[in-house]
Amino acid sequence: MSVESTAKHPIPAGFEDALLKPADYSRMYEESVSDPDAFWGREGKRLDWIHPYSVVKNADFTMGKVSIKWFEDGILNASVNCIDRHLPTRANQTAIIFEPDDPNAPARHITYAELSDKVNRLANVLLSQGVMRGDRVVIYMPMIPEAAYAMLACARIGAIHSIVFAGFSPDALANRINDCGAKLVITADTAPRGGRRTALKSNADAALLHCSDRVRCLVVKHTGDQTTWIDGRDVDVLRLMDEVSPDCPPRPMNAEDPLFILYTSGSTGKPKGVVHSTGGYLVYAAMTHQYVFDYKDGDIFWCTADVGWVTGHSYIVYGPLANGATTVMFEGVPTWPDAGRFWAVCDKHKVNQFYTAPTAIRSLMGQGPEWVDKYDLSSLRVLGTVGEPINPEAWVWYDHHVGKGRCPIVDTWWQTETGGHMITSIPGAIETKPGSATLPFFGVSPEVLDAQTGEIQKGNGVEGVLAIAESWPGQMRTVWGDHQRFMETYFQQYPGYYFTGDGCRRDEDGFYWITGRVDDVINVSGHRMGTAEVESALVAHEKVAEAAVVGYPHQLKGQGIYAYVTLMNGVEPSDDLRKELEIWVRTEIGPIAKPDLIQWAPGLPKTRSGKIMRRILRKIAENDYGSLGDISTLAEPAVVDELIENRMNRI
Ligand code: 6R9
Repeated sequence: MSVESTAKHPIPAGFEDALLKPADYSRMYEESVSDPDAFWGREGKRLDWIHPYSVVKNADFTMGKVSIKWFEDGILNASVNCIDRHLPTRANQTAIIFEPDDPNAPARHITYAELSDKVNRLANVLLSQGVMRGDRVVIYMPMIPEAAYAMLACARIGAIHSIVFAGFSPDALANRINDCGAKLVITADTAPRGGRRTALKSNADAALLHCSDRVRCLVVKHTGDQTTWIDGRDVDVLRLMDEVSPDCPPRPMNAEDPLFILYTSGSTGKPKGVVHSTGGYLVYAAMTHQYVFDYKDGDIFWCTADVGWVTGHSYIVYGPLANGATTVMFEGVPTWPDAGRFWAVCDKHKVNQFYTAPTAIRSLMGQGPEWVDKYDLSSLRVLGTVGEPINPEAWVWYDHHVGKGRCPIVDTWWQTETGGHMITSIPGAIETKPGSATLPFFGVSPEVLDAQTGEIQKGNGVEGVLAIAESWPGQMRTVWGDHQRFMETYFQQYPGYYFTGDGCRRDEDGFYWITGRVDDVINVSGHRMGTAEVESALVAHEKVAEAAVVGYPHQLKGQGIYAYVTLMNGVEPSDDLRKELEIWVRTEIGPIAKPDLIQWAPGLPKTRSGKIMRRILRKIAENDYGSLGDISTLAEPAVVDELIENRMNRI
């Protein structure tokens, strides 16, 4: 059966009263692309503006003068939209349900009134530490409510937050602190996850050795574990929050003022600081959250991502809270204390919308359906996936065992750069096909381009690379401190388009199938990583002369990391050295970057100009060495035979 011929799954019964029906989708999509000013002019009103906007869209994708602005003369504050405006009607409604790592510890229900109190206090603490409008604040936190307070406190005073995933190493943290010139880091003592603890504060201590002496460190004493303490630099933030006023006037911000920076991996060099705006981003996060999850007042929404990734920004914090929702924050992992944890939490909190990654579904699928069947999942109404293509087997398992065939699955394709969902199903409005992200969201104009010529592939049943022809409000605005890099990365290769870096197929029904990255970015368990980052970590080791890293298909992670390593002259390969390199990469970048397979490579296949032929390395890593294509341009074709002979992946 070819993928194109996959039959559509009809919209399940019970979605007749969904927010959007099929006819609404067609009508609204049509207007959103033919008259974006009218469409988004109306949608922008879902936020409260201090001064309304008069201009809606102002965007130019022309290489050399790329400029993206939405609602540019509007004034608003993101924290007001996520908190204050809900207080008259929702003060006692739960804003955040915090489910701790330890299943026996009590969950916390934080009301909008309490959220307001905490965010105002934390904002006052930031002010007292000298943080001003436009200053950068790095957040390096576990999945605890204080992470959300920190984001919103920054937004309240107009500071720009940059969250660094708590699984990243001190080096990665230091690089990000330095790149954005942060004035302050907010962290916690330790982070419990899956019964183990990560020493966040001591990681921050190690990072700060490489940063300016002026960077302060605000510490949330979460577990009470002992940490080192540097008087004058380290601040007990919870204690200070008790001392300051619970009232901090929100700073009026321009719609185009940055709300946050989030670093993400690209195909080359160091991670890019993706900059998102206040107005356009928030409109887009709120709107996609409402429509794509069919979110209705009173629903309990759970996105299992970490706030360190864009998914956590848009669908744990900003989207849900802008909509006055109840959002679940989960500190733990899907498989601890057992493989039933996700479903236990869904049952316990009567979750209505559940949003997770294919890698989690695959790993739980492997544990058997009995873990799901133990729990009452009748509250679930909509299921979502994000992060990588979902294989049809996992989709069908999710649909059958978790959704019991009653819950539409929204497979949401989007990126850190896009701010919110771009190609996705909508419950009640769009039918689904297992493995397809289906159709574009409002205002999104996807085009399939020929990878070589850049020509538009018109009609259905076409394949190529995915580009977007028009701006949408959630689009990133620039790379922090490097607008040139922004233009070169996204607008140079296919002039006039935003280039996504993904390959894609549009099937006979006009449905989109994302086929994965076409650049040197790999996707490990839904986490983006540049192969260049792992390579530069490896070559930083004294025994490594050269390294080339590629992705290969991995049953659970989607893609695994395959590293070809050439050792320095005279260094003998050994299993101990392999272990040492694995630990080295973990320390340099973080646990998610640890190579799954390391192959010793006396030589790497290179062109005569010295360029590593990754295409060949990818094939060997995929155990598909029969079809290497033309290798005649190689400087030394013989190295290929050696690599094939000693390949590590023989499945
Ligand atoms: C939100 C997020 C973006 C890359 C993207 C693509 C892959 C994300 C997907 C998907 C197929 C989906 N991706 N969602 N591929 N189907 N539903 O994941 O952002 O970390 O920046 O990654 O992830 O390759 O280009 P980010």
